[in-house]
Amino acid sequence: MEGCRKASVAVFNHVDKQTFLHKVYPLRKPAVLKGIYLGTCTSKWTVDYLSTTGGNQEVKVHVASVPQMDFINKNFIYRTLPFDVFVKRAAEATHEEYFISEEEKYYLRSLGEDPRKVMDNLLIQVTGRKRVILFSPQDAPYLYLTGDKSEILDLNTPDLEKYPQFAKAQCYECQLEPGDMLFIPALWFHNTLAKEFGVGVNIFWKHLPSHFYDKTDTYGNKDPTAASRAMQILDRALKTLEELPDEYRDFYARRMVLRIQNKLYSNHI
Ligand SMILES: O=C(O)CCC(=O)C(=O)O
Repeated sequence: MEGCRKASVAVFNHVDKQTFLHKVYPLRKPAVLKGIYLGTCTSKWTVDYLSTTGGNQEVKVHVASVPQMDFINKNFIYRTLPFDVFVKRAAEATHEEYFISEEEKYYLRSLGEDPRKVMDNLLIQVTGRKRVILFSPQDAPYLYLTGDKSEILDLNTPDLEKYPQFAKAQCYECQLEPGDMLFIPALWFHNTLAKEFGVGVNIFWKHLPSHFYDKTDTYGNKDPTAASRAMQILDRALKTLEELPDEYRDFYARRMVLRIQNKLYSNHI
């Protein structure tokens, strides 16, 4: 990874629940938790075990010709496979049967399709290794967002001519080994790269009082209701500015940006 300012993710060994709740969680920063006993799954969930005991229920998987799946331009397709076939295919480097290419990559995400998150997240890496790079929500201005997703996919060699502001972002990198857990606080951007076939279990939970959330949000991936309302009002304000001639629209848009910036800065001090 290059181009951004490096930062490391804190590592905590053998933390118990109380230590996590009182020492790690309140920091609101990503943290790798090592040495927590997860039961027998870390050794048991092999490709053979999953494909023989996991059944053949049909699952809808992401299939892409490259490991970096692009959730803005959608460089992947969805295909349905029986679970056991999916597991075997995902674990092999070259496929005899395939949809796009012999070396296509597979990803099964069994909870909703929208990777946006407003909840706290514990990524439990049961098997396989994974590189994770995280960015603070405060670095959003440097990440070239479309909605809540960054356009910068190739974090190994980001195109700094196209994305010069990325140099100001702080990249928190960690390598997850089987059995590790990664605490990802709500709103933190994260990019994961599986080094090989593996299984991760994510636990999401709401960390704000329940009135902040949309009651109809089954998957828990909507923005807090006040945030959605504010975004809708902003969309309306932008639409209203379109009624003005260019010069005026530009002037008032800049004043609006300044008002938002002043508000943010005053809250930070
Ligand atoms: O599948 C992964 O590697 C990451 C999943 C995750 O953290 C998420 O969906 O927010």
